[in-house]
Amino acid sequence: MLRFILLLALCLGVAGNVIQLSRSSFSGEYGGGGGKRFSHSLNQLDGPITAFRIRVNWLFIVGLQVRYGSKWSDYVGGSLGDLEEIVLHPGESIVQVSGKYKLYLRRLVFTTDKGRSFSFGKDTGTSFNAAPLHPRTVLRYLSGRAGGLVDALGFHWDTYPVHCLRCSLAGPGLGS
Ligand code: MMA
Repeated sequence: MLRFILLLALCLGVAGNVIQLSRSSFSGEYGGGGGKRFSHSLNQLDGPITAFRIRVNWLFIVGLQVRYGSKWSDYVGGSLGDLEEIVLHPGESIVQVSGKYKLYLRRLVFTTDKGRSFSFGKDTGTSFNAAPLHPRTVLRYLSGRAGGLVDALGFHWDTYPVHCLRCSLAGPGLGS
């Protein structure tokens, strides 16, 4: 019986495109081809994104660091300019990122599901607008290229982590 139900479900899925298990999507990569590739794919196991540090100078997004649960990622980028920090409210998530780039990243605007937005950098260059493909999914991690500056960024969207095995219990915004 179970086999029959599974087979039926599979057929319906293939025929009618009914079953969509994947909730993840990707936007990008926005920016230039310089710098060295980095990815926070493992950091997402530390929990949801809870804070950002963005370094900006008068022209560029110079560097960045992202907190997953209570653990900061490695810093990528250079050391010029000012480091700015934003901390999300418990349970708050990024649901849109827009910005500008030329050869390097120049502007970033993060929008949250609580209606807040945070902008960094200068308003010049080619525009991009990144948002998740699937409803009720949020920004889970970043990847991109960086050297003396942040050359490019890509945005990985998925469901908010409910069960978080590697998350610290004392971590902010985790609920349990
Ligand atoms: C370095 C090097 C380049 C990169 C820039 C900006 C100064 O050069 O890594 O490949 O494009 O930094 O990040």
